[in-house]
Amino acid sequence: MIAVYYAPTPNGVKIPIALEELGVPYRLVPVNLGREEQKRPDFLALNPNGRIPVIVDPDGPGGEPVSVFESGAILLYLADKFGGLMPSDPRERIRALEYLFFQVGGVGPMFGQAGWFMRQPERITVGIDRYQAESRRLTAVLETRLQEARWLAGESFSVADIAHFGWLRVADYAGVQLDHYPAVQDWLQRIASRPAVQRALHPVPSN
Ligand SMILES: N[C@@H](CCC(=O)N[C@@H](CS)C(=O)NCC(=O)O)C(=O)O
Repeated sequence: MIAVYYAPTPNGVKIPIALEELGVPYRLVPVNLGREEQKRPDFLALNPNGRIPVIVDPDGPGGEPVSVFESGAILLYLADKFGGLMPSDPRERIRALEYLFFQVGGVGPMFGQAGWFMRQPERITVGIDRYQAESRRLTAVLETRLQEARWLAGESFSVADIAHFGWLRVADYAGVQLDHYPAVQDWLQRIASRPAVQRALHPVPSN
């Protein structure tokens, strides 16, 4: 069974959501970030960057185990292996890739930095202003896209939606008020109400 090294964070939740959507069994391996378990040698052997999420698939290429880090890489690995969450239409596939990379290269880092600066004991206004403004600008890009399309790729729910959902559902962490982005709010609601997403966000303890 695929092991998901996990904490219930914006990047962490992406992976159980994808696995639930794909109908693939998995087990969560909790990683206590507060205790810095992600910096321990056994974890760094899986991800030298010392961050969750990571998966270990016992049935990787050639039937041998493989580990994968970086949430975007994990989502694409799962979509490829299990044949879902990427549109079959070639143009929609391009949109899915665009918005997936837009998330991991833009929304994730900017929201993360905005939230970090907002919570420092010393108020560093230039940092807060810069990263909040950028987070809002990126959210406006999503708003424009979601006013013209049901899902980020177009008509198909995809890895791009899952990637963005992790961060947009906690947008206030970055000082982004979603009242100004109604299409993003509707899209969040549509994702949150999917049964697979609810299973992933509210895992039933195994014992
Ligand atoms: N680009 C990475 C970001 C991963 C990341 O920032 N993970 C956070 C949790 S959301 C983490 O592990 N933080 C702990 C740390 O930085 O030590 C990805 O998309 O997987």
